Amino acid sequence: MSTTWHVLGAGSLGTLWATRLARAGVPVRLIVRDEARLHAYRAAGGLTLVEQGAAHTWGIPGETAENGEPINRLLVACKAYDAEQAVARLASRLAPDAELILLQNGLGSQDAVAAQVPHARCISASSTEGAFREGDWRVVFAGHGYTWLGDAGHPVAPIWLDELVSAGIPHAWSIDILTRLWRKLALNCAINPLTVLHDCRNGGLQDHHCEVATLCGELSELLERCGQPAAAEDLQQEVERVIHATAANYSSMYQDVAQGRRTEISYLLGYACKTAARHQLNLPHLNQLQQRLIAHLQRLGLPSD
Ligand code: NAD
Ligand code: KPL
Repeated sequence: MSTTWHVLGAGSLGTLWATRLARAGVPVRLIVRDEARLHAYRAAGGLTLVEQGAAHTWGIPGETAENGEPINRLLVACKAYDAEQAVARLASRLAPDAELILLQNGLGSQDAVAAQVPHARCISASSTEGAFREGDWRVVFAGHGYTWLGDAGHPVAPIWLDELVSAGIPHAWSIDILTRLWRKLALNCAINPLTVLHDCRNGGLQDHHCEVATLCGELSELLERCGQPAAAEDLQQEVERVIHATAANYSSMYQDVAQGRRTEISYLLGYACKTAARHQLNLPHLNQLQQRLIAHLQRLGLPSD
């Protein structure tokens, strides 16, 4: 009997993972916020994934954090700013050899979660898959991509990667997951805030080439200083490639702001600026970008942390 995957968070990525695992016959349980959400979830009859226009619903069993059953494998699929508290609520249910898979973008939340559960193995993920919520319990698979998984403290791959193969979740085990997370963070810092401030699609940044280049220079300096030279390699070239390849898309931060949702700024630009300060590295353009973004979010009445 294979180990049950508990999926924490019935949002875009949580649904994308839960439904594909369930489709492959892997045991999955969904953890929702509270009894009211559980009631609503049960009334909906399951999670729906819309793929290439076709919708399928999977009657994955749901529960709240208060269900006392032990958890052996937990996929943490909430936003970076919710992860620490959400996991803390489950800490007493974790089996002694529990594993957590952390899907959060950016950096900072992974360490905060690990500190809550010192005995568990925490595996970080960096994903280029794309999904969005079309309604409650209904998610659209919007962009095929890839997920890298890794554990900075323990390079051996877990046995359950086979289940991801059966589930059709494209992935690879990465022995340099921190480098991948830093690289993605740098890309997101160079692109996402500017798309918000210039109110444009990713491709609109082609008109702000100098601003992007200056930020890439400072981000590269930061990556070098904090021991991530591989993440700094040809950063500007990669940022320009992504801007070109995703020219028609709105960045995730742009979409959050446009829909009045809290952004993950503290785990992206905020984390970069905090790390630079800790290394006594002066990065004026990056700091100024953070101040401009915070002021913009405050003007819109959105949280700036
Ligand atoms: P989302 O907002 O769609 O889903 C998060 C879900 O977690 C929500 O349903 C929320 O109610 C739930 N949640 C929060 N706290 C909870 C708690 N205590 N108990 C139970 N549920 C709780 O977010 P998302 O888009 O799936 O993003 C998750 C993470 O994955 C983010 O860090 C994001 O940056 C990253 N990511 C997302 C995508 C994507 O395409 N959506 C792609 C790559 C990375
Ligand atoms: O990951 C992204 C996002 O929008 O969050 C890209 C497309 C790389 C832009 O930074």
